[in-house]
Amino acid sequence: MKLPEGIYGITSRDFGLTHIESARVLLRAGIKIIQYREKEASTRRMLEEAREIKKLCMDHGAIFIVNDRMDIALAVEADGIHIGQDDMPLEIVKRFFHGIVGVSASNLREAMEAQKGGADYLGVGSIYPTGTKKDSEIIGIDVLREIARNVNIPIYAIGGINLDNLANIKKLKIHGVAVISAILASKDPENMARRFLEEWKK
Ligand code: TZP
Ligand code: MG
Repeated sequence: MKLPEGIYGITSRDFGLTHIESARVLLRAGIKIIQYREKEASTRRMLEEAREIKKLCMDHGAIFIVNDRMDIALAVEADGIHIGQDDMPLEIVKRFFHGIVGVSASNLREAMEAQKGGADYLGVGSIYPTGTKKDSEIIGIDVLREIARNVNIPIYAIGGINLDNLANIKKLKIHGVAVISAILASKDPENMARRFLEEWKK
């Protein structure tokens, strides 16, 4: 399954929409890869939401990724799972999950290790300060550039990305950017998602 270039959408319930509503908005705008990212709900609830978002993704020909939770990804037969450095290790995930596996990296060592371990793509960040993930280290564009020069799997940059800094990131010729608040906290998220897609194509 080919990973789409450009905008990687992530659902959130921090900005007024539900996960399902955010997925709908992102898909309607034309985003072709969606991650369900929920850290606190019950497993049952996550299962139900993931199932629903997977359906929506299928209807829109988009890839569906589950964040953190291999059990949920397996249960709903998601296209992919995204794991961070404190989640289930890549080696174990790959033993059980046979779809797309994305890994978060915030330095070159983590990026190289993930590539060597068979990750299909990297989420690299946080590039800029963000209120969305409070514990996230800010690595800046230089570390992103260093990683981009040294790995050959697709990279999605993440963290504090907005329409003003998107052009800087595009210059690095990476695969795409993952965006939460700049889209979902805007007044018209669907329109904002469209603007991101357009800016990426320019
Ligand atoms: N991982 C690194 S930064 C981040 C995640 C999940 C949050 C990105 O959210 P935003 O609102 O696009 O800065
Ligand atoms: Mg995680």
